[in-house]
Formats: sequence, C-alpha cells, structure tokens
Amino acid sequence: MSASSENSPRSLSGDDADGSFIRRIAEGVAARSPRAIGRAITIVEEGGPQADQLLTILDEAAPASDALTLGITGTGGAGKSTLAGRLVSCFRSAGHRVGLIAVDPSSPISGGAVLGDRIRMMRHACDPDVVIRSMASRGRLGGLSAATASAARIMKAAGCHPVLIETVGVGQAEFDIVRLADLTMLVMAPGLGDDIQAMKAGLLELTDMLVVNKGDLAGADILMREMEPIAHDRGKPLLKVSAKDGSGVDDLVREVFSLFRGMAESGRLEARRQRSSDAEALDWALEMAREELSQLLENQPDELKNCSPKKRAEAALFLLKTLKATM
Ligand SMILES: Nc1nc2c(ncn2[C@@H]2O[C@H](COP(=O)(O)OP(=O)(O)O)[C@@H](O)[C@H]2O)c(=O)[nH]1
Ligand SMILES: [Mg+2]
Repeated sequence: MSASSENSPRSLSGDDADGSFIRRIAEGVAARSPRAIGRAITIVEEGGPQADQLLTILDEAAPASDALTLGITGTGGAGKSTLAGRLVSCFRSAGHRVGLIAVDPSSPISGGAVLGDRIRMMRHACDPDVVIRSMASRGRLGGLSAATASAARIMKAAGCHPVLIETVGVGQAEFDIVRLADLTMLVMAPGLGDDIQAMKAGLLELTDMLVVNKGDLAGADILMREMEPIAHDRGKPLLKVSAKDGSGVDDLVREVFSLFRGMAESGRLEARRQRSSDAEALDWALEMAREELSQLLENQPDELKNCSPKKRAEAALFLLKTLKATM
C-alpha cells in the first residue's frame, strides 16, 4: 500500500469512485499496518458512505470474530487507565495482540484525560502488537457508541484479541459502550465515595465482574467487605487488585478468560452479541429517522407549525410513512 494514497485527503473527499482507496485500507488493516488501522478508524469516526463500504469489506473478509471485547468502566480516578495498562502487559506476555480504545465522552479529542491516558500508555507505544486509540465525542452520525463499535471491529479485523474499551463517567454514553462489550468490569477504589453512585446508576447490574483496585491502600479491604454481599447476591465475581504494583492482575486475567469461555460455551455470548447488534441498529435507525423528521418538521406548512408539538410530530411521522410507502 502506498503511504501517499493512504494519507491523501483528496481520497477521502469522494475522489474514490471505484472504491480502490477503501479496498487498500481494508487490505492494510488485515495486514496489520498501523497506518491503515489508524486511517480506517478515522474513516469510521467520520461516518458516511466510505465508512459503510469499509465495514462491509471487513465483514466480508472476516465475518464473525471470536475476539473478546472487554469493557472497563467505573468512576474517574478508580485506576481504570492504570489497570488497562497492566492488563495490556498481561495479555502481551501471554502472546496476545491487544487493542485498547479509550473513550472519553466529555472531552474534545485533545482533552486532558485522554492525553493523560495516552502518556500512561507510552510504554506500549512502540509495541506493534498493541493498537491504541482515543475516541472523544463529536457530533457524529450513529453516536459515540457506533463509532466505538466500528473501531473495535477494525481492531479485531487487524488481529487484536482482546480489544479493551475504557470508558469515563457514568452517563448514557457509558451504558451504550458497556452494552457493546462482550464482558465488562466495574472498577472501584477506596476513598472515592463515587462508587455507590455508579452502582445506583445501574452499572452494577450491567457489568459482569467487580474489581476493587488500589488493593495496596488500607481502605481496600473495607471496600471488599462492603462489596462481598453485593457481589454474592448477584453471582458476580469480585476481585481485589492493585494496578500500581500489579498484584491480583494475573488472577483477574484468568477470571476474564474463564468468564468469556463460559459465556461462549453456554450460548450467552451469542445472545449478548445479538442484543448488542439490535441495540446498535436501533441507534442507527433513530439517528436516521431524526434527520429525516427534522427536515420534515422544518418544512411543515405554517398552519401546521401553529399546532401542538405532538400534533406536528404525528403529521411529520405520517408524512414520512406515506413518502416511504410511495417510494
Ligand atoms: N495506590 C494506588 N494508586 C493507583 C492504583 N491504580 C491507579 N492509581 C492512581 O490513581 C490515579 C487515577 O488513576 P487512573 O488510572 O488515571 O484512573 P482512571 O480515571 O480510572 O482512568 C492515578 O494517580 C494513579 O496513579 C493502585 O492500584 N494503587
Ligand atoms: Mg482513565
């Protein structure tokens, strides 16, 4: 693949009538070229027909992937990034090629948190078998979760197993991203006090394993004791680790793979992936409908514009259905 064509902005602005540029990017992804992987993720972030084309080629080349996507969620400061770094090292020692997506719904692409995380991951930066990408929210079609799902798909096509997705905060974006992972851990730490809030917000129910980080701190055992009955009642594994000194992380990795195997063997993995695909499709459908409906609402005749918002919505929806039926 020629570097000049990969980098050419012109190729991305519709100057790819025969689709050869996108095909070369897809080949580069399969050949694990870091440059092609980076370019591919940018294309899916930007959305549009080239993104669709790329994802279609990748799906055709390597349909269902057995690779694990592992979500890492929890309050800011719990040590998710530090733990992700440790996990990457563990997976690498075991011979895995690893992808890591750091999602920050709140900050722009060059924002502090993401930048900090990137610096923390620097020790993996020279390893060709670690693929790292930060994602920030920008107004994009399909939303952050769709872009993240597509980035994970690209990393899998580039031979990453597992793909780690680290998220920040407990907002809606968090739930969407947790939903697209095969397996998610909720990371907690003593002294933050926000963990209860994360649990109340429902992350406890949505995640598959509970991790008390900062096991090297005195408060960790107290937090473990608080969490034990909660984990027991829900049948979820509870582990204590220290991302700082690495203790417990090997056990955590073993638990992750054991849970993943169990899910695959019992059929729960397939069911979950189907649910996640349904939810992603719904996101897309809503996004597309929103665009069409907002145009219809804008162009409503004046006499309708004076009606109640609900009536206007019904009229727009009716018009949309009628238009589709006659197409
Ligand atoms: N004592 C201790 N500090 C930790 C541990 N893991 C992370 N930290 C520190 O906690 C702070 C937040 O870590 P970070 O990984 O950025 O958390 P994130 O916001 O959840 O990604 C940093 O200062 C880390 O050095 C740990 O296991 N023990
Ligand atoms: Mg972080």
